[in-house]
Amino acid sequence: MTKPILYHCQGARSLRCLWAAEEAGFDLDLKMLPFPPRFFAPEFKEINPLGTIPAWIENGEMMTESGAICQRIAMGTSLEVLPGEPGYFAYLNWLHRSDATLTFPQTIVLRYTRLEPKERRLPQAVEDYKGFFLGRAKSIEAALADGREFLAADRFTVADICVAYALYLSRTLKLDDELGPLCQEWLAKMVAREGFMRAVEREKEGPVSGL
Ligand SMILES: N[C@@H](CCC(=O)N[C@@H](CS)C(=O)NCC(=O)O)C(=O)O
Repeated sequence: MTKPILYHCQGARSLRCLWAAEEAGFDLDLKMLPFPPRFFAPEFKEINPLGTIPAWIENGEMMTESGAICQRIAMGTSLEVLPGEPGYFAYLNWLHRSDATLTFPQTIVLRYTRLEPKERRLPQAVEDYKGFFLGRAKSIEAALADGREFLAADRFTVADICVAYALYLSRTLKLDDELGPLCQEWLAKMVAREGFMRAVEREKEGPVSGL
């Protein structure tokens, strides 16, 4: 059986999937692309018509949501929480919150501080969405209170990976200084994991041409 393929750009949301694969010992075929593929690898749209990464191809089926791909990678490992286990609903909620609620506002900040040409930058949008992100990140601070080390089921799961990526992105955007102390401490522990460090080493393999 052929290995699943992960299309990834350095530092992007697809890092969640690469990190999850490293933690799970999941063998995949990594294809690095330049960012954004829409401009620098337009042929990628023939694979993923959305033009977004990650894209994950397995047995002829494609997935394009980083949280869903992490959920798939976790299957059958301690990184997943099963229905019926305590913490299952928190697990599902954090998995979805990680992108929809915690990453999304940061992408507005990223776009209007760095990606758009100077004349299209929008300081008001940056300020507003930075505020959204920092307000929403308080939910992580609350979840880590009372000495809790993980977000769900009292163990390290892909929910931690997905949420920690959102905080890792906040470092890139220099928003992390304004996070609460528990978030900062937790992020430092998450990125010190060997699985994370292997993933960031591996993503330096790209970018590649030829899909
Ligand atoms: N909800 C999706 C979002 C995917 C997404 O928007 N990816 C960004 C990268 S961080 C992308 O490919 N942006 C490039 C573009 O839209 O051209 C996920 O969690 O994977």
